[in-house]
Amino acid sequence: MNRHEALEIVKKQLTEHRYEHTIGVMETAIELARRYGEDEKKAELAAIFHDYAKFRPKEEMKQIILEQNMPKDLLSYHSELWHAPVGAYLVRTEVGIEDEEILNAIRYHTSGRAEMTLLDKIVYVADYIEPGRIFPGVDEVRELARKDLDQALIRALQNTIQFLLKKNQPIYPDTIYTYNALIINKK
Ligand code: DGI
Ligand code: FE
Ligand code: FE
Ligand code: FE
Repeated sequence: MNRHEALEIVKKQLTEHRYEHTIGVMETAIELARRYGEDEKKAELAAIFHDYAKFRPKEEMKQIILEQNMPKDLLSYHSELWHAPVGAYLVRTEVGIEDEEILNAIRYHTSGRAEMTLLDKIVYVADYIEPGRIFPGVDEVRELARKDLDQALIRALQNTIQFLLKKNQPIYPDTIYTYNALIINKK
């Protein structure tokens, strides 16, 4: 599937704002793939489809999580987390993408996971730093991403965890596992 076909498909699923975010993630993911030696076409497709399920009704997402035996604990946490695993499922069943590396990058783009692949990291960081993002701390992560992808990821996770703590929100275990794995493996 080429970029044009993929964008045509995803555009129908998204608002204009979210489509522009998706273009930003795509461009950023391709840059990161070039810098860190990942397959640029995989990074492009994973980025294009990463938010495919963002606007599905909560009830539909909940049903898919239960029927497809996804981790049930997701349902106890913020519904913002659901579109990532549900997106991976729908991108396979509705769009026909079977590449597990791409599907995993979509599946883990919000929570992260303990053993992130290079492609997972690229999509996670691209989602965080694409040019349309304006939250506090994003420029620092942009800078870090030029030199050290893991450092960028660590800072993005720290910011996200802090943001959730301040709002009295629970933190999904995978997010903590992702952070711990990166800190422990840091040389
Ligand atoms: O879909 P996007 O808005 O582009 O970005 P995303 O898929 O990374 O969603 C991030 C949002 O999810 C962020 O505003 C915080 C929220 N969130 C809620 N609970 C958790 C969480 N993010 C993480 N990483 N872990 C959580 O437990
Ligand atoms: Fe997302
Ligand atoms: Fe994210
Ligand atoms: Fe996104």
